[in-house]
Amino acid sequence: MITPKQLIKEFKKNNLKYFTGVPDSILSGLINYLNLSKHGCTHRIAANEGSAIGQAMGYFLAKKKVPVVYFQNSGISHASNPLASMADQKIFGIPMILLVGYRGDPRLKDEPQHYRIGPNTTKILKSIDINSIILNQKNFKSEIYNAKKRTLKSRQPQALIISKDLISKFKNTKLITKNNKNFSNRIKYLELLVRLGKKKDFYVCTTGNTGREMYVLNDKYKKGHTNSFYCIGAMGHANQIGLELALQKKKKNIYILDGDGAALMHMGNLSTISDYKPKNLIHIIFNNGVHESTGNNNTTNQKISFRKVFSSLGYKKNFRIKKISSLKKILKGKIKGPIGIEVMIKPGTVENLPRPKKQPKELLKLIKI
Ligand SMILES: Cc1ncc(C[n+]2csc(CCOP(=O)(O)OP(=O)(O)O)c2C)c(N)n1
Repeated sequence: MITPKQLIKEFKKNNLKYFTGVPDSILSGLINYLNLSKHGCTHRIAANEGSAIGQAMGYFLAKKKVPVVYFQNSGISHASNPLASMADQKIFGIPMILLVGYRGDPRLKDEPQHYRIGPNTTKILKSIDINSIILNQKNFKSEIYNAKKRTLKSRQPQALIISKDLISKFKNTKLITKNNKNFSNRIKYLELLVRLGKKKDFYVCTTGNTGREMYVLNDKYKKGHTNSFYCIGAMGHANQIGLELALQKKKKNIYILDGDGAALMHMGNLSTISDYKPKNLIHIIFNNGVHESTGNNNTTNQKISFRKVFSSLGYKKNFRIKKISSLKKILKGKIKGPIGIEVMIKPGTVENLPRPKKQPKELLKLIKI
C-alpha cells in the first residue's frame, strides 16, 4: 500500500500541485488527505467529472502547469466530453494527468454497476486516444514522472489507473461537528418512510448507501422490493427517473430519495422538476455535507441550502428539517407537489451495511408500478 502522504509527495516532486475531482472509494484516502492535511497543494472538489476537467483546463490556462484530475472509472463518460472535444491534442492540447479509480477490475469481484466499465476501462480511454498505466507500489514513482513527461510532449491527457487497496485510507475526523451532532442518521428517516408507507408510494433511491439502506429496510419490514428502484450506479440520475415516473404514474406518490452530492452533480435537474411541476412528487435530499458512500469525502458545497434552491426554482412546498417528527408531520399533510424536503443528517450508516443480494434484472422484474 502507498500512503496518501507518500503519493502526494511524489506528485509534488514532479511539480504537480493542483488536484480536483469527484470522489471514489478507491481514492478516498487520497481525497480525505487532500481535504484535511497541510500539504501545500491546491485541492478543489468538482460537482461532476466533466466539471473537474473544466477546472483543470482553467488551471492550465492560468498557470501553464499540469493539473491532476481524479475520479472513478464510472465517471469517464462525464469527463470524456471536455477531454475529447476540448483538451485533446487535436483541439486545444491541454496537458493533464487523470487518476482513475479502477472499480470492476476483472481480477477482483465487484458490484454489477461496474461489470461493463471495469474490464473496458483502458479500452474506453484508448478510444479517445488517452494512454493509461496501472499504478502499483513499484512503478508509481517512475510512472508519475513518465505521465507528466508524456502529457507535456504529446499535449494529450494521460491516465494512471489506481487499483483497489493501492492507496491506504485517511480518516475524515471532521465528520461530526457541533452543527450536526444532534442530527439523526439517514436510516432513521428511511425507516419512518418504510413503516408509514402506503400502497401508492414508490421510492427512487439514489446511488450508494441510501439504496442499500432502503433495501435492508424493505427486507426488515417485509415490504419486498415491489415499490423501490435502487440506482446502484450512475450517481445523480435518480431524480430524473423519479420525475418521469411521477409524470407517467399520476395516481402514485413518487418519492425521490436523493443525496446532496448526487443533487449537486446535476443541479440543473432540479430546475427541470420544477418546470414540469408533478403534483405527486416528493423530492427528499439527505444533506450530510459529504459523499458518505465513497468514504466521507466533502461535497463541493457544504453550506448550501437546498430549501432555498427548491424555493427559488418554484417547487410548490419547501422544507428544511432536522427532526424525524418534522418529516412525520409533512407526510400527514396533503401531497401537493412538487414538494422539496431537505433533511439535515449526520453522516454514518449501520455497521457492515449489505449490498442488494438480488441482481438488477431480478429487482426490475419485482417492481410493481
Ligand atoms: C458519475 C459517478 N461518479 C462517481 C460515482 C461514485 N459514487 C457513488 S455514490 C457516491 C457518493 C454520493 O454522495 P451523496 O449523493 O452525497 O450521497 P451519500 O453517499 O452521502 O449518501 C459517489 C461519488 C458514481 N457512482 N457515478
